[in-house]
Amino acid sequence: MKMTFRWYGENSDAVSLKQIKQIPGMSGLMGFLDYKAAGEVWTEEEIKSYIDGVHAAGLECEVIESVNVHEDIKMGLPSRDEYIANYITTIRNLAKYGVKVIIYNFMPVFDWLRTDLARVIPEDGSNSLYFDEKDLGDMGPMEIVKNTIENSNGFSLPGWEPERLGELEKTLKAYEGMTPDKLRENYKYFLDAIIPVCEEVGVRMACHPDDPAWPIFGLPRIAHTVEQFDMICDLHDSPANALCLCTGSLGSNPDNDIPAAVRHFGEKNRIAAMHVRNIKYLGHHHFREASHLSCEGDLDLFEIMKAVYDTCPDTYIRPDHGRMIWDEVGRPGYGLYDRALGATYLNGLWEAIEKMSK
Ligand code: DNO
Repeated sequence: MKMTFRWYGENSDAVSLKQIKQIPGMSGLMGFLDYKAAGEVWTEEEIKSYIDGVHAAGLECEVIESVNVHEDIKMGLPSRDEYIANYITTIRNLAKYGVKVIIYNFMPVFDWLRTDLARVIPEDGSNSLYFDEKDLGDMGPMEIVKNTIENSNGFSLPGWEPERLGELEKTLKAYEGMTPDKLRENYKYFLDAIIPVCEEVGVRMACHPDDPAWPIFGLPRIAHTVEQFDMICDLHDSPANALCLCTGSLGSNPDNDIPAAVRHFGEKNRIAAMHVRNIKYLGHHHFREASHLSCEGDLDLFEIMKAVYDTCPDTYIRPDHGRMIWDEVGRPGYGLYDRALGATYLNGLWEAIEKMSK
C-alpha cells in the first residue's frame, strides 16, 4: 500500500508540498493539473514541470487524478474520436513521466455533488460536505452549480470547473433520451480504444464511482453498485480496466457493503487505487462526511483496510475528503489537517493489521 495525498499544484492549493511531505508515512501524490479542460491534451512540458516539482519535494507522483472525459465521448457524438485521440496522447505523455494509474470517472455532466459544502457538525463545531436530496428538490441543476461555485472559498473544485459548466443547459439537453445501456455502449467504445494503449505503456485506468451513489437530475449513471462495476470490468477485460474504489462515494448508499466490495474487486485484481473516508448516514439519500475514524461514522474502516490488506495490498490509497477543523480555510473537502489525521489513522490501522497478520 502506498499512502498518497491529493494536490492541485503550486498556484492552486493552500497546502504546500512541504506540508504534505511532513505528514508521517506519505509516499507521494495523487496529482492533478487543475487548469486542463476535459478533452485537452496534457502536454509533456506541463506534466514534466508538475512532476519535477513533486520529486524535488521528495514525493512520488505515480497516480494522476481527474483526467476528465469529454462529454462528447460519453454522449457518443461523432467528435468523440478526436477527444479519444487526445486522451490517448495524454496517457502516453503521463506514462513517460512515471505515472502508473489514472483516476477518472464516467459520470454525465456532474462529478460529485453536495447540497452544502460546509455543514456545521453540532457536536464539535467543525464542518464537512453534506447532502440531502430534499434540498436538491428545490434547487435544480443551475442553482446547485451556482451554489457550489460560490461556496468553495474562492478555489475551483475538481469536476466543477466554471468553463465546463458554462454550457450546462445545452449539455443537459443533449443527454435527454440517453439510457444507461447507451451510456455503457459509449463507455465500451472509449475503453476499447484506450485500454490497449494502457497495456502497452503500463498504465491502469481507475474508474471513480458515481458520487452520491444513485442517479441525479434524471441523468443516467452506471457506476454505483458492485453489479454495475462488474459490468464495467466486463466491457473490456483487462487488469488495466480497473477501479478507484472510493469508500465514501460508493458508501453513500448503505446498501453497498464496502469491505465486501473491496474483497470482490481486489480478488479480481481490479482495484488500482482507493479513496478512503467515512460517512454518517442521516436518512434516505441524506448524509454528511465524517472524520475517518470508524467510531465517528457508519463505515468500518478497519474492515475496509483489512480487505485491502488481504486482496490488493499494493494499491495506492489516499485519505479522501476531510472536515474543516481548527479554523482552517481551504478548498472544501481538501484542507490539510483532517486529511493528515486521516492518513495517520489509516497508516496506524495498516501497521496493526500487518503485525497481527504475521
Ligand atoms: C472528489 C473526487 C472526484 C474524483 C473524480 C475522478 O472529491 O474524488 O472529483 O477525483 O471523480 O475523476
